Amino acid sequence: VVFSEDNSRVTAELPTGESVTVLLYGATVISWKDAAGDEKLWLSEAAKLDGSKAVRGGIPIVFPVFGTAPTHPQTKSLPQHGFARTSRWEFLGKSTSESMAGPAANEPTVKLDFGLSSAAPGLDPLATTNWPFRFNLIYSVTLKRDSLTTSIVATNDDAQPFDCQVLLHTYLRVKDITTVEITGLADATYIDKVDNATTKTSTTPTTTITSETDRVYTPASPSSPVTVSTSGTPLYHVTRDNLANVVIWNPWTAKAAAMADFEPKEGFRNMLCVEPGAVAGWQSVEAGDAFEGAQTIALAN
Ligand code: TA6
Repeated sequence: VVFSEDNSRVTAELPTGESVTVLLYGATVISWKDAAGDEKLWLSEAAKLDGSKAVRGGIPIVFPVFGTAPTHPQTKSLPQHGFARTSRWEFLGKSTSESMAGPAANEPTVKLDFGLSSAAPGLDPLATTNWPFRFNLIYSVTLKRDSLTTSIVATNDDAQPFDCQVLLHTYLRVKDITTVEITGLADATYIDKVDNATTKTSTTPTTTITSETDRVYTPASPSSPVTVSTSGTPLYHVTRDNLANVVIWNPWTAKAAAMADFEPKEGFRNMLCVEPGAVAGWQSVEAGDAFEGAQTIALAN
């Protein structure tokens, strides 16, 4: 594990060359490279990495609210996508395959752990004023030769239950969005946020992206992979653990143009957000209990 010289990020590399870089701001994964050095995530060239605003790209963490919830008493005053992605997290340490037991022991693995709690100095002050619950978040990033797993555990340290939503806002890199096909969403219902949040059912086995797309899917099978392919060749298999929803987002031309930190403007052609989350409704976490969710992005080739 290498700390950057300005102590803002943590990079881990496997003996075989794969690497992952996590910005302590937001515990945002900003880079994931395979052994050849090919970048798997999309990061805007104008992404702020100085803590001045949420990172445009990589894997921002959405907690405790997805989007905004103006009619939800507990979270109605929070900014879009909550405060986890705009807080400075603490690096809790790493474990490598040598120090792990079980199956991980015989394949190169590195796990990085990050923490954010209601008492943390790095917590976005908005949280304390607008969501005054005692909580603890542990975020783990696990790199293997052909996969990246990110998991979050949200513990309620308060004496009362709280509601939350959790989502891993992953920007996958693709060569050309017009050749991308998404499978694994067949017979799923989805909320179409570019069509008045109408609830629809996906009938075709394959979903393609030909314009602004912003959909909250609830696949029929919670454990079936969502596969992103290009010209028939699978690139990524995204599987979920305890995250019932998958958001598919591409801003397309106009929305890309409207985001100051989205550069290059044509960059929407090189990214697809596949966002596992628990966002249709609220997870009520009892005092002392925890909500756990995870994604694994497996490289298909
Ligand atoms: O994940 C889809 C979405 O909710 C879109 O509606 C769009 O707002 C996107 O997130 C980006 O949100 P941000 O706050 O990062 O600009």
